[in-house]
This record gives sequence, C-alpha cells and structure tokens, in this order.
Amino acid sequence: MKFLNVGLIGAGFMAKAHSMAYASMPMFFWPAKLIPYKKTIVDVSDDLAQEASERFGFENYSTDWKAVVRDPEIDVIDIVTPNHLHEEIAIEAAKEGKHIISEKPLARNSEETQRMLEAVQNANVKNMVAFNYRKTPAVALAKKFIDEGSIGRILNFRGTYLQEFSADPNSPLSWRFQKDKAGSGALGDIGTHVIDFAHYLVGDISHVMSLTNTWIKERPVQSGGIDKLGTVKLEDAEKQPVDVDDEISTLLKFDNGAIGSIEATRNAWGRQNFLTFEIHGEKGSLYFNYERRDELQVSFADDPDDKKGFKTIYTGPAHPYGEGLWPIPALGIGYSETKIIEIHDFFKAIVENKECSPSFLDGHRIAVVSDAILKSAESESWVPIKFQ
Ligand code: NAI
Ligand code: SOE
Repeated sequence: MKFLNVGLIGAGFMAKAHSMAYASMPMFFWPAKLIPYKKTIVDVSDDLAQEASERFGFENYSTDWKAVVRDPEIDVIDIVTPNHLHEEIAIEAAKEGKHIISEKPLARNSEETQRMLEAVQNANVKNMVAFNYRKTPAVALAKKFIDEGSIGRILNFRGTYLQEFSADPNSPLSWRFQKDKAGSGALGDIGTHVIDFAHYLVGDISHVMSLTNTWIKERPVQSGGIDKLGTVKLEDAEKQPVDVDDEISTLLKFDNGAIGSIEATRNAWGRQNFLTFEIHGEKGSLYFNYERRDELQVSFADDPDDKKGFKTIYTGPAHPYGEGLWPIPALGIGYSETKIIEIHDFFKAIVENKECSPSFLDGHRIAVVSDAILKSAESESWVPIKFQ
C-alpha cells in the first residue's frame, strides 16, 4: 500500500470538505494505487490548528505554512486559505517539488495566476484547481454527450450562479468582500465556477461584454476568523466600504462561434446554490441545476413529435464516476461526492503521470476571462480575451 502525505493549509469550510474527501476517496474508488494520508494541517493559531487536527484527523498541526511546505515528508500541498495567499503558497510549494491542489479562484487576478502557472510548469509538479462542480456526474455526463456529438454544434450557453447569503446588509464584511483578500466579489467567488463550465463544456471564451454592480456599499466588519457566509449578522459592528462586486452579468462570444451569457450574484433572495447551465445545440439541448444535482435534463431534435420536451436522466452506475459511487441512480450525489471525485482525479493524475483537469492552466484562463469581465464593465465595451 502506498501513501502520499498531505499538508493542508487553512482549516475552515474547505478544510472540512477536503479532509472528508481524503478520508473517503479510497472507500469509493477502490482499489486505490495511492492513498492520501492526512499528515499536517495549518492555521493561524495553535488553538485553531490543534482543534482542526483533532477534528479532521491529521497526524500533526502547525501555524507555519512555510515549514510545512519545506517538510520533506510532505508530498502534496493543498491550499484552502483565502485567495490572497494562494499565489505565495503555491509558488513556494512548487519550488519544493510538491504536487499542488489549490482552491478556486486560483488567485486574485491573472498576473498572480500567470506566475503560479510558470512555477508549476518549471517545477514539473502536478497541479489542480478545485472547480469541483465540473466533477458532478451529471455535468460530466453533459460533457460526454457534447463530445459524442449528441446535441451537435453548440449555439448557446446560459449559465447562472445565484446565492442569497449576502443579500442582508448586516451580513458581515468577511474576507470574501475585501478586494485585497478576495480579488473580486461574486465574480471570483462564484462566477468563476460558471466560467469553468463554459470552458469545459463549450470551449474558449473569446470576448465579453459585462455589467457589474455593488448593491450594498458598506457592511459590518468581521474581525478575523472563518467566513461564516452570512449565517451571522453583525448589526452593531462598525461598518466599512465594500470594494468588490455584488453582482455580474456578462454576454459571451466563444472561439467556436457559440454565444451566451453568465450571471452571478450573492444577493438573490430565495436562491441558495442556484448553479445552472442550459446549452442549446443544433441537434438538442441540455439543462443542469446543482440544486437538483442527480439530474441532467435532455431534449433531442429527433425525439418524436409526441414526445418532445425535456426529460430527466438520473445519474448512477451507468454514468461517469458511477463505478465508484452509489449502486442505485438518484440515491444522492452530494457536495462531498464532488470533492471525493476531485481528489480521486488528482491522485489518478499523479499515479498515471497525466495532466490534471482542471489544472492551473485552466485556472489561469478563467482568471484572464474574469479580469476581462471587470475591464469590460468599467469601459462599457466588448473586451477580447488574450491568453498568453
Ligand atoms: P474560511 O474562511 O472558512 O477558512 C479559511 C481558513 O484559512 C481560516 O481558518 C483561516 O484562519 C485560515 N488562514 C488564513 N490565513 C492563513 C495562513 N496564513 N495560514 C494558514 N491558515 C490561514 O474559507 P473557506 O470558505 O474555506 O475558503 C477557502 C478557499 O476555498 C477560498 O479560496 C475559497 O474561494 C475556496 N472555496 C471553494 C469552494 C468550492 O466549492 N470549491 C467552497 C468554499 C470556498
Ligand atoms: C460562497 O459563495 C461559496 O462558499 C463559494 O466560495 C464557493 O466556491 C461555492 O461553491 C459555494 O459558495
């Protein structure tokens, strides 16, 4: 049995998700050629790091990510800190020859992601960016249908990511609402997941024409700690300005001639994790809504006239990743399963010495599109995408 030792940097929401995935991956995908071993977890204080090591099952803990990155016993560095730390940790980890998985967005902007990309390419280490929603079996099934030509040439992509957790003005000014820590607002935090869908399913975006808005101009300050994602309201705390977008809306043109749109907001009352796409092709259409993540809706041009309309496929053993998941369709894919599949694919890329998907290159291209969306909103014009 061969193990790879994981150093997890950050001990908040995503530490829980990634730790579950490391523990569960071999239980789902067996036999596993390489098994993750939860070696060291890092956070900013001894108390936080020690508690996290007990809770998430790590052998030891630290408050010094640089020491963990340099530790010769560590094989994999997993970055689950706020976005402003991704670049420095990834570059140091690459210099030390570690394989790296980083949470999304890859960094705050495309200058940072460019440097990260160069670092992993120079060091020749495996690199993955954690756009886990593309790992949902129904999304992988949509990709399979598209690659097989089932819906023909793609004409249109409509994607949304709508949440409500910050619609309340007393929802705190956590790191997600500070440009120096997050880079951007709804765009980087959730819009990037939709850009990932667009690139994965349709192809490269070539031009954007965008609008952004910051509806709530100031919020009560949350000092330190993990982002509680609007579950805490700070009515009496001091307020400070929000310097990131609350909402973005963008038109898209793709290299292959398709057109489309993306909307993202965290201020949509009633919407919780409304991550959707609808794709129209010359021979059919596909629709996915993460809030009903077992299902892919399909409609084909050659359906008989009396059977036209969307029908539901419930993903299960016959579909992507079905061999490792549950034996009956619609038994229930959850957020954890997307992370288990992500870690499975990351370890598989290491075992087979193949590129990860999505990689830092994908994360960089998403950052280039994100920068163009902000530029377009500011200049009120179409902006071409230039990948270097
Ligand atoms: P969080 O606020 O829950 O946790 C961040 C943790 O990092 C905190 O415990 C904080 O103390 C720690 N930290 C801060 N500075 C540190 C340092 N210098 N060294 C070690 N630890 C440090 O944040 P969350 O929600 O876990 O987000 C982390 C990353 O994951 C972000 O990039 C975010 O965009 C991404 N994310 C991705 C999701 C997905 O579905 N793929 C879901 C949620 C977050
Ligand atoms: C908050 O918007 C958040 O936690 C994002 O950071 C994640 O990327 C998304 O998947 C869930 O919502």
